[in-house]
Amino acid sequence: MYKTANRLTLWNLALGMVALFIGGSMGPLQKLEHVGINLYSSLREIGIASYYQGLTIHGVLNALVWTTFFICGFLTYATVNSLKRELSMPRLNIAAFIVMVVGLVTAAVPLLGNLATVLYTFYPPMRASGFFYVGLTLFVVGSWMVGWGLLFTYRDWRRENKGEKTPFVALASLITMVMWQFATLGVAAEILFILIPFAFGLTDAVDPQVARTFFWFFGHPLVYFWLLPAYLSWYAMLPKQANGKMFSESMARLVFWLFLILSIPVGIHHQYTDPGVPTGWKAMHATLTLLLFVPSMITAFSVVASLEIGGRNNGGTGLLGWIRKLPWKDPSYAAQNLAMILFVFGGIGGLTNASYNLNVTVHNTMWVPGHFHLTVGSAVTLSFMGISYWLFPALVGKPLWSKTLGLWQSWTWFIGMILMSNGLHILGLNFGVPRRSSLGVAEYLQSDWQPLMIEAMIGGIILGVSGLLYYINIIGTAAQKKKLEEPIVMPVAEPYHPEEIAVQPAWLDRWRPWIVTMIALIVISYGPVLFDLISRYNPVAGFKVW
Ligand code: HAS
Ligand code: CU
Repeated sequence: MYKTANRLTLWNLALGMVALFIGGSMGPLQKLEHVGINLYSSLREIGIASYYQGLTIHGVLNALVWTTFFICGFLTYATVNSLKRELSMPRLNIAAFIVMVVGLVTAAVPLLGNLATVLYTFYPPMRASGFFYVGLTLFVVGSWMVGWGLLFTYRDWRRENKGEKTPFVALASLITMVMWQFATLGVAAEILFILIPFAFGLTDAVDPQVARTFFWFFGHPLVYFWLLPAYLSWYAMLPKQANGKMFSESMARLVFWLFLILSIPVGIHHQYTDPGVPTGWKAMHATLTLLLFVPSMITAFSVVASLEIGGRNNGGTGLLGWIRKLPWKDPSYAAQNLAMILFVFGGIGGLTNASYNLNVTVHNTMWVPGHFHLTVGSAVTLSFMGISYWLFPALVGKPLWSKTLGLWQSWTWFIGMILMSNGLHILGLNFGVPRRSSLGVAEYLQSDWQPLMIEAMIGGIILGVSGLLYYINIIGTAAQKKKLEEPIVMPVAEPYHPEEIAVQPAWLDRWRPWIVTMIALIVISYGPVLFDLISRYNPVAGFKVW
């Protein structure tokens, strides 16, 4: 069934996994460097010149490449299986994949050649090789094309199914892709108008403030582009895996629409300490960020309710007895539930970051990597691993090689992440330890940082081991001779109250009001501030710091 979509999904997953393998393997090295064990010097022979090059590879490959490939694959699979319709324009989706690969290779060459050691946020006036930016552009354009392919498929489904409600899984996938199309306009503007002319010598100076503002226009919704596919799985798939139902289908739809309108106009919460952005705009973005907290709180309550239905169906009783009856022995389930638990703490940290006055204490400290390893490193990556425990077998037609190994992997990730993020959070909050610094040789290093650095390092090593277990299982799955007895179908939970579908308000399945609101919010929250910054364009010379 759906041969092209399946193949594309498999290829996207495979490339994402390769990226995560290379990017992820830098992680433990960073943690070791912080306790004074510098393995980078021995890595010179394989071309890793410094801590900073390693950190750039880590950020770009994990945060940008692994996530984007996985999401493009997963959402293609989800849309096609939810609409029960093969891709309308298979060639467009195949071309999209090729463009992404060409972009990846174009960016990877300078990255590995130490010509683009600018970290994953590539803030100017640091100047990377122009090919790094060209590669990233192609990569993003490829991901746009994936979205177009899905939207054309939806258009054709709509024509054939007039008056029918869009199935939730397809709707959630498409909203995520549409949000991405708008979000990436920020980074497209930054790269095309500012960074590429600058990198190729057409201009010799650049305004870092304007560039950063365009970057975070994209950078914040980027984190929801990562999160929403995990939410899609938690809402619709995980309850099915737990023998539950969707507690409220309408609420799930509303949450995705809220993310569409609120993901972009909050980016300045990454720039509270930037001197060039007027305070009023920071306050406005802070307020909208707190509003954006609402759909995640709705998610916490309604997903847990959906799982509770499953736990009770499995015979669980009492206030909390149902938790033990959840399918903890299924690695796909366990990984995602553990990811959710870590996300509770990631979310609390996010709320702290978003509070304008508290942000000053934690900004640019180790607290921030502590926060984002619980979010993108756990809520997202551990969920994606969990999804891959059913999706990868479904695609290769072979059962998961070892459930036990999958469970070990999920729990070691959970424990490693608790240790690492606990250490990082305290280091940042209590001691103001800077993030993104090669600390092994720092003269200001203090002895009372050490116990927490060691805790974080142990966490990092456990995570490295967990990563290896993951790859052993994936390779074992692909390499074995055993075949699936029955094909795996995409798990989709039924609504708990089927009658709610009939009375669902029409605006929960209409694009126009939401798109109009989204554009209006973007114009209000970014129009004046960008106009102001651009009219005061203040370029400074670029440099190479590595
Ligand atoms: Fe963040 C910085 C604010 C969520 C990623 N964030 C970052 C950076 C990254 C990142 C990568 O306001 C660093 C960027 C850089 O390099 O500089 N973040 C937030 C807020 C949220 C948030 C308000 N972040 C995320 C997610 C990410 C992510 C999601 C990736 C996927 N973040 C910030 C701010 C900064 C920031 C500032 C700038 C800091 C600075 O100064 O540089 C919210 O969306 C969080 C809402 C989440 C919740 C949790 C809901 C919980 C759920 C699970 C329920 C499960 C249960 C368990 C109860 C409210 C849904 C059930 C158990 C059973 C047994 C059944
Ligand atoms: Cu953000």
